[in-house]
Amino acid sequence: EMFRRSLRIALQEGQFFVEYQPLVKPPFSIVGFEALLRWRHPLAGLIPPSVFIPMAESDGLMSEIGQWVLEQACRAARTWPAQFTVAVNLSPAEFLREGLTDRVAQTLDAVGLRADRLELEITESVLLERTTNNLDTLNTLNVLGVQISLDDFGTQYSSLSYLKNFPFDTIKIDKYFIKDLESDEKSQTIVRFIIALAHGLRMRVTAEGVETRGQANWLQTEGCDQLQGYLLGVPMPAEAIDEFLRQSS
Ligand code: G
Ligand code: G
Ligand code: MN
Ligand code: NA
Repeated sequence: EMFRRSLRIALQEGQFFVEYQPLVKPPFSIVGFEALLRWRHPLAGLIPPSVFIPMAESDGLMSEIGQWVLEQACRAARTWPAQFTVAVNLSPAEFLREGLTDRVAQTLDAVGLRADRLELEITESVLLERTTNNLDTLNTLNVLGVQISLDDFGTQYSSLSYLKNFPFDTIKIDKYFIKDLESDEKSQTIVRFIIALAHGLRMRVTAEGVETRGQANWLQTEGCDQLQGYLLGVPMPAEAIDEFLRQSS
């Protein structure tokens, strides 16, 4: 409850920051970064997004914070080599709020970032509500040229009708299916199935939570398009990216 009252102050006083985690085309080509929001509270230290994002949502602050993240991420991407994309997570409240597509278009315009360098990540839970408007929103973003990823695939409702009806560019396989990929045949079967499903629908597929060489090799062999995880790079502050790119080239 102490945190809840602090959220608005945190935004005003610059306690939020954004880290960026590399997205890699196997074996080692960096293709972009995912923006991950962090909150460093002056007394409590780092507070995980799983704790403060639900609070910000219920307090109606998340779309303001989300707009700040979007601007930060687009500005950061503007300084990277032109082929790199930036992925930004959208929580349900942000996605469902009126005027999202205008805000995204305005932000890209103000920052001067090409639309196809921005990827927006949404989870299936976003799509449970207001279905016809959701389709309009996704189609408008698609027409703008922004890419859309379906995040945490396989862990929520996983209704395949979403894949039939919505214009996703990428499916992100949740790390739950990656963690024991090397020993668990069921995980292997599920991951193979998601890769084939994505490719059959002409979508790209990204594996999250890749921590070992064995997982990366297996995923590369099976045709997974992109990898994300501690093996390829941990989330890092914007200032660390130059050095990271120097070391990995
Ligand atoms: O980073 P991990 O870094 O612990 O992130 C935990 C969860 O918080 C993830 O599910 C991620 O999607 C979510 N998250 C991280 N950053 C953001 C953000 O900027 N906006 C939203 N809506 N969710 C985020
Ligand atoms: O948006 P999403 O829920 O996918 O957020 C990704 C989450 O996964 C973030 O919390 C990020 O810090 C975390 N993460 C990134 N790479 C790894 C990894 O290799 N292993 C684990 N366990 N978590 C990871
Ligand atoms: Mn994500
Ligand atoms: Na994710």
